[in-house]
Amino acid sequence: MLGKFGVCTGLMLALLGTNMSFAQAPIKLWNIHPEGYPVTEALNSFAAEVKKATNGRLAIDVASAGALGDQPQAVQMMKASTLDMAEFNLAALAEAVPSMTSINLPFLFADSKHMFRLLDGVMGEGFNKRLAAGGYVVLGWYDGGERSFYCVNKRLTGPRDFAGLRIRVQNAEAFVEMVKLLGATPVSVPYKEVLSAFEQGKIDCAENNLPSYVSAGHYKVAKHVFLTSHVVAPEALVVSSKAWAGFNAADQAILREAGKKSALYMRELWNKRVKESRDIAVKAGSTFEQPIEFGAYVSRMKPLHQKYWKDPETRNELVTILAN
Ligand code: GTR
Repeated sequence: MLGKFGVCTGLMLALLGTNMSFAQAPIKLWNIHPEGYPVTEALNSFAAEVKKATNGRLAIDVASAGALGDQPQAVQMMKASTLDMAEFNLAALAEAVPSMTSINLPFLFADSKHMFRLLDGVMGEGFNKRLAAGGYVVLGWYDGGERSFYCVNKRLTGPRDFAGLRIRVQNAEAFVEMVKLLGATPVSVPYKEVLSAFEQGKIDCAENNLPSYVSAGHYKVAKHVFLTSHVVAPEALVVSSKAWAGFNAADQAILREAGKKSALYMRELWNKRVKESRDIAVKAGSTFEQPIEFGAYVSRMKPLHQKYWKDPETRNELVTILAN
């Protein structure tokens, strides 16, 4: 005779027999950007793709706009296994694998095309392996764009103009050192607090790509843009190595495929968004200056670059980047 529990168990066995599976608790995916931003759109498409491929068994909950906290908090959550997936910039990845800093150095990649040519090839595979050992499995390389400086009351036109300025940076070595080498003072401020730091007069300048400059509202206060494109760097959709080990091979393949697709989608959206952002900023009165030549900036970065030349593994990567 089957009791209530027996009926349930019987039903479960019957469902397993018909190859139906059960939905699991949603997987949280951290993201700092708001709805509509290329990163967010691509992550939403990733979640939809995974849901479809697993008949709804794997649900991914994209927590956008930094709803779960800022990036350093998300890194801690990943370590504590209270978060499984995130779209991180290199500051987080370089913390796990310090040699990753090499691809965050200023004046290295000419543009995103140059960067993805290498990241989608052998060099990317090498990074993927090191990151997996450091705690992150990369599902897709996203575009972090070309970063330039912008200021409130200062029109930058040359390397000497940086002296004495307080410039907001991400809390990452390459950025802190770069700003010091330009003769300015780095001020580390979380992304979501940069606009109020400008408004409160705590910083004179910041640096970012044009989509973030507009999306985060910085263009409303910091109108003088200096198009240095000093850092061209990727971001990555990652899952913690610990969570990864919990997926079977079939699900891992689904996640990898969806991750790759989402990255290609993101890159496509990105290029459009860069143009739209510039148009918005121009309409709002932002001015854009272009450096005349880059030699003076690159030579100021020498001590930072030299530090990374010393490590043979990093040196090989830097040579590959510069030669390709
Ligand atoms: C954005 C980037 C974020 C973060 C932010 C910042 O462009 O997508 O991951 O790096 O800049 O400056 O903090």
